[in-house]
Amino acid sequence: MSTPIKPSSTLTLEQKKNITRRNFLSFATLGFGALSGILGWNWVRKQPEVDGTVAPLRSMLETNGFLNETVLYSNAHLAPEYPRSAAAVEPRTNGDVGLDEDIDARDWKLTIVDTKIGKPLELVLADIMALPKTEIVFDFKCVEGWNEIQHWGGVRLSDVFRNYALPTDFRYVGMSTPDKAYYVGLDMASALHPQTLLAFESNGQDISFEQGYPLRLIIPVKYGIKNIKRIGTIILTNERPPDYWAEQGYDYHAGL
Ligand SMILES: Nc1nc2c(c(=O)[nH]1)N[C@H]1C(S)=C(S)[C@@H](COP(=O)(O)O)O[C@H]1N2
Ligand SMILES: [Mo]
Repeated sequence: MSTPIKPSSTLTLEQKKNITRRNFLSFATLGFGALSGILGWNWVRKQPEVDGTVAPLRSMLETNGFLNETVLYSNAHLAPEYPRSAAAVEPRTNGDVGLDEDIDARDWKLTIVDTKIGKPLELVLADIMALPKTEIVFDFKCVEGWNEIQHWGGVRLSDVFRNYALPTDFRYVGMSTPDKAYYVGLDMASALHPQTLLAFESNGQDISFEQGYPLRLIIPVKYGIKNIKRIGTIILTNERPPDYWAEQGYDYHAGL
């Protein structure tokens, strides 16, 4: 029992305004894209390429990145939450990169690297479980086109930062599996978002190997691809961390 449950129908006015603002920004971006398509697709097509995308489109993508880091993912935007009764009893699992072998929590640790001081912080599962537990029921969305209301429990990543006095003035937070096979990059505002959890429970039980035992990320302001399972290392950095699915062409921010 911790987070108050708030059905989507009883969102506060502030939350509704935030959602409206986010939709407006999405449509504004779409509208701009459509307009530039109508007016100048031929011109756009003939421009030089940057990182595999013609320069004007690349700069539009960069502008979206800028919006993502500054406006859209400020802590003010909350994903809608649902009553526990709405959560899937057997949550769907997807993606097993970096989860090759089963793992014993006693052989696992979380390494947190502050790239300014170099000396990593090492935490065991009990250290994380000692922080205040937070639960969330939200609509988990995969870019492949499915979504499901799920109930997760863990600790706020922002509480880990606060408790261990980790610096929040880095631009990015990178996370990878212990074998480094799966990795994600997050902007700091999303990492510190109040709904972003290091999760060790699903429906009140330990998470399964398929769900990323012993510790995975739950980040409701992002698509499933950013919700890395079985976190081994967290790095605080000003350089954009590598990202498994961004390397396959997906939007780096994968924001909702
Ligand atoms: N380590 C790891 N984390 C991962 C993935 C993966 O393949 N490996 N897949 C991602 C994708 S695409 C999704 S949709 C979610 C799925 O989480 P679930 O298995 O709990 O549904 O995990 C994400 N995290
Ligand atoms: Mo996904």
